[in-house]
Amino acid sequence: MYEATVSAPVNIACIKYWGKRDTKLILPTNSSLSVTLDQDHLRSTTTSRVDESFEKGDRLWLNGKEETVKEDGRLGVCIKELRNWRKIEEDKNSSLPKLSQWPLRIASYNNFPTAAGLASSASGLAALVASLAKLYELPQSPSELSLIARQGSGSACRSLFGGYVAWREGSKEDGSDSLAEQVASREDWPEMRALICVVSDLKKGTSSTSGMQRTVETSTLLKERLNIVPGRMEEISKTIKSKDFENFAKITMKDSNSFHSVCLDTSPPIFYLNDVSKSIIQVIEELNRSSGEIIAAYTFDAGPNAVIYSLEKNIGKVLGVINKFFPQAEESKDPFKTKSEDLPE
Ligand code: 2P0
Repeated sequence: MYEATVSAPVNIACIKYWGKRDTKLILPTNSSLSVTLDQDHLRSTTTSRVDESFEKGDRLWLNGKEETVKEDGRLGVCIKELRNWRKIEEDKNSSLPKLSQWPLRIASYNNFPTAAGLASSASGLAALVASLAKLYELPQSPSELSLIARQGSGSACRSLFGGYVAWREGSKEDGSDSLAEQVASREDWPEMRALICVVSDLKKGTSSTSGMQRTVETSTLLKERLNIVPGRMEEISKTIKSKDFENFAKITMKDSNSFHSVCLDTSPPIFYLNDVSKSIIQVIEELNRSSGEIIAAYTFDAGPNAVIYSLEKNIGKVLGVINKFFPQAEESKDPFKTKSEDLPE
């Protein structure tokens, strides 16, 4: 039996991906940029095995529960593409064992609750692709692998890299240039911190996949957003390279607000922010105003939970105001156990 285990972290976008121009290949309507979180407690770990003696058919377990692998589904497509790449290597070198012909057994675990509203599909699909690439000893680069991870879940392509990562929308119809690449490493700006505020661990009402398609079909504001994002991608990359937190923060907050505006402009409208999320926005805006400089940036994905970016030197101050305005019950200080009813209305 051959086996490989890889873990991949969650990423949180500063410039949001929201909309597909091709739903099958998962080609986005705009480029996006994220920060990969490197904490040990926000990861998916996947083990892949092949053996000649396994019964026919690939099988997969997510957090211990078996999921069906549909051949033409997202997972099936990722497996098929990676298996094809392995087959190419086997054809080139006849001494390689024929792993591409053997059935797969894949087990994936998140070390954080899937229901916590954190991007589990990004880390999950990235870990799956990376573990198969390791099992098959593929020579492809992480950017080439991102072409496959993208077809599992768009945001997954960014979790194949650490640090600051751009997913280029690309212009080719076959998606061969819609890939992720690192803009800067974690070490290039090591003072950056991300504070995750779990406002609610309930499952979100509208899935990203269906929500973004509804936005593409019905929002006129999305067209405006698509004109603005290319400039923002350029600008935010510059702020990362020059470690300009003030402008990094301004762009991050603006883009989060722009994304939630197009959600509201969708018919029927999509509401991801709740009253606690909106209070967090106000508290951070006020913290920045009273500090006389921008020391924190909020961003929200397809749910009410906030991620606050700040530099190490200011994170204590940010935590201070968050704890003051959103006190947590002593027993729920572990954010992964926080229930929404522990927080003030
Ligand atoms: C992002 N989100 O850039 C944005 C911000 C949510 C809000 O990527 O349909 O789960 O699997 O490609 O990747 C969520 O979208 O959607 C997402 P699919 P995905 O992080």
